[in-house]
Amino acid sequence: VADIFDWEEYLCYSKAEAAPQFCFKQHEIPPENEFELNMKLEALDPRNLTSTCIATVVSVLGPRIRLRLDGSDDKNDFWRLVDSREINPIGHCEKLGGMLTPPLGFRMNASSWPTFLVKTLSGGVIAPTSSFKPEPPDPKCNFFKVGMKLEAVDKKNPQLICPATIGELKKDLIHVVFDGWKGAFDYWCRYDSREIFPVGWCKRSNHPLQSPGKTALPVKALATPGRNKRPKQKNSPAPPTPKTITKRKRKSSSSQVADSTSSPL
Ligand code: MLZ
Repeated sequence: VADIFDWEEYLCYSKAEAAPQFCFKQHEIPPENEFELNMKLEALDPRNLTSTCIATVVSVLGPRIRLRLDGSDDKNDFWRLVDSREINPIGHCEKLGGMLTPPLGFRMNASSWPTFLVKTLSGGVIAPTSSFKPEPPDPKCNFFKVGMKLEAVDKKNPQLICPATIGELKKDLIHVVFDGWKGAFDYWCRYDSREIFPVGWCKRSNHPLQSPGKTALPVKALATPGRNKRPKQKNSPAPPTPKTITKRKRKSSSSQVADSTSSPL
C-alpha cells in the first residue's frame, strides 16, 4: 500500500511555510495534458541545446511528458512540461528557417539521417498544435527565502517530484534540499527553473508526490514511551492504529504512469 503525504500536517509539524506561488515560473492552474503515447513533436536535444530533434512521447504523467529522441537509445529519456518552451509542434523549426538534426549519439550513420527523418515522421502520430501550452510568465526576481517549502523534481530520478526546502540562496540561484534524504539528491538551480513547483502543485495537477525521506517525518506513535508498559491482556481488542501523516491510503490510481517503458526506481 502506497503512503500518502499531507502538506498541511507536514508544514505544521515542521513549522515551515510554503514558498508562495509568485516565486515560481509555473501557472497557478496547471495546464491540461493532451499528449498521448507515441505522439511525435520537436524537442531541443537536452545534451546539445542548439539542436532540434524529433521526439516521441513515451509516458504521460500529470502535466508532464517523457520524451525519447527518435534515432537515440532509451537511456536518455527526459521529461518536459506541456507548457515548456523546449517542445514545439512538428514543422516549427523549419518555419523559423532551421533544420532538424539527428540526436547526439544517433545510432545510425549520419548520412542516413534524411531517409530516417522521412520514415520516422511518416510512421508516427503528429502531436496537435493545441496540446502545446503557453509558457508561464517569469517572476521578476528571486523571491525565495531560506526555509520555504516547495515541490521539486528529483534530477536523479526525474520521474519523481518530492517535498523540498530552500536551503540557501545565491543571487539568482536557490539550493533545493530534499526533505529526509541527507543531501544525496540536493542541487542548485535558478529561481525560474521549470523543475520546481509550489506546494500543492502535484495535487492540483494529478501528479504523484513522493513522501519525504523517513528522517523528516515524526517518529511513529509506536515508538512513544509508555506504550510498551501497557500490560498485555488476553482477548483484548487490538489498539487502534495510530494516525500519522504517512499512514493514509491512496484513494485513486491517479498516481499511475501511463508508460510504455516503465522501469523500477
Ligand atoms: N529509489 C530511490 C528513490 C529516492 C528518491 C529520493 N528523492 C529525493 C531510493 O530509495 O534511493
